[in-house]
Amino acid sequence: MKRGSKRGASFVSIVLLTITGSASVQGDGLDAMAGKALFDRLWVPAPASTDASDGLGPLFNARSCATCHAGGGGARTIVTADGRVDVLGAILRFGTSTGAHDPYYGAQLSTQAVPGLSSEGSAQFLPGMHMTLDGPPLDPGIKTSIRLAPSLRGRAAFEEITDAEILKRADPSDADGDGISGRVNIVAGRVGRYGWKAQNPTLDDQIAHAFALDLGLSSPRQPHPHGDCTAAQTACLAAATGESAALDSREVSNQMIDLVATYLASLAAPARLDDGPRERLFADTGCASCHTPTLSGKSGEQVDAFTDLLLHDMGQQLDDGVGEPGVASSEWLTPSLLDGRALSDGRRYLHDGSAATIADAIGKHGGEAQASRDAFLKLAPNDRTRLLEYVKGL
Ligand code: HEC
Ligand code: HEC
Ligand SMILES: [Ca+2]
Ligand SMILES: [Ca+2]
Repeated sequence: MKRGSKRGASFVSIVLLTITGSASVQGDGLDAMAGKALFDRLWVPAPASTDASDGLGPLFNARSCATCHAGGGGARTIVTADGRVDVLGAILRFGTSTGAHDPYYGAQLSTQAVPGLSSEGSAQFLPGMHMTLDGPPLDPGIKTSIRLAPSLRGRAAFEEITDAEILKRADPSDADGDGISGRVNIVAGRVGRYGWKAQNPTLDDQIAHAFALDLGLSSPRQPHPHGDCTAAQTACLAAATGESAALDSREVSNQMIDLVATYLASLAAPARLDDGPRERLFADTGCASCHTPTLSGKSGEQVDAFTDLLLHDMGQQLDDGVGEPGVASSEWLTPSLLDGRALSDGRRYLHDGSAATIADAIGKHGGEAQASRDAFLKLAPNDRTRLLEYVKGL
């Protein structure tokens, strides 16, 4: 199925819906609904009577996308069954500084497994990270990286931002001497723009990765029906898969990925309040140098971003020792600040959720963001409050 035109059309129908408030659901509106159903679907292990919803695992982290991205949002705190407060929507990645994975556990701690197979262990994130492994210890040199699920609102529109628009802000050797460099992660010839390490250039890549790694479902882009099972996990590799000829010979077809992308495109960023003075304060404090409010899209339109889609060295405090090929362990893609408002309840901040408030998150900015953090700490108390309210309102 051809996609480019389709995504465009779906934007149109959503815009119409917003403007008229009464557009009947049809065409791409239906696709977005079908995509939402796939996003919310509770997948089941193979074999099952319904080919189109089996293939979960054998190892996995959740049975649906919505478990970690409820309502299209991101990770949040919940009260667990045993009465603790913990983060739902966080995962543990395993890797070296150059991005090699653990030879036994693979890329990620898979906390669930299909019946008959044991999971790789469990993790809790609050009050601090505590991991229990059901298997051998991690390979020497393998570190753990906590990753929180970001909100997905307004994120599909980042695909409309051109590579040139992102590249023109990159300043890898800090030629202008402002202390901020900013690099792109080039993945298969394209500028990476999704994931904390900018590891996925397109929404389709990111969705296919999520299906494979988090749910254990293969697709033409990620033809791994056993998900994150490694060669050392023989029982996992021997488990049944749910691939079927009707689904491009995989567990999830290209069309299904496409429908999920159409759903994500329907999750618009919240409307922005027009607040010139606070936006200027945000810029004067240096925040807008990385959390750039808007970026230009393919047809010159302004896309709400609050990110420059660049990687920045954020200093030692945010360096967890796990890199990706071409991305250092201290480098993170500037996260978009859109959606603070919708998620202020139970929200945690930073890639590892180590900040409970926006002020805590700013306090941990080091490296390239050190000067901006210092400027924030020097603000008069009422300006500091205004700045925090502005960020919270995005
Ligand atoms: C177990 C929790 C979990 C599940 C289930 C999950 N995600 Fe995620 N999602 C994450 C985490 C964690 C990240 C950040 C990963 C990283 O950057 O390394 C993420 C990142 C993303 C992003 C990139 C957002 C951005 O702005 O960079 C998209 C898009 C996404 N997920 C979509 C999906 C879809 C679609 C599904 C279902 C197929 C899904 N996710 C299932 C936890 C989850
Ligand atoms: C040099 C670039 C840079 C500057 C300047 C900067 N940030 Fe950030 N910001 C980042 C990066 C990169 C992260 C992600 C770091 C991580 O999670 O380890 C981040 C994370 C955040 C977060 C947490 C977002 C989330 O989803 O968890 C908030 C809130 C934030 N910044 C606000 C600000 C504010 C307010 C300012 C100005 C005082 C500022 N930042 C200045 C790059 C920057
Ligand atoms: Ca599978
Ligand atoms: Ca694993």
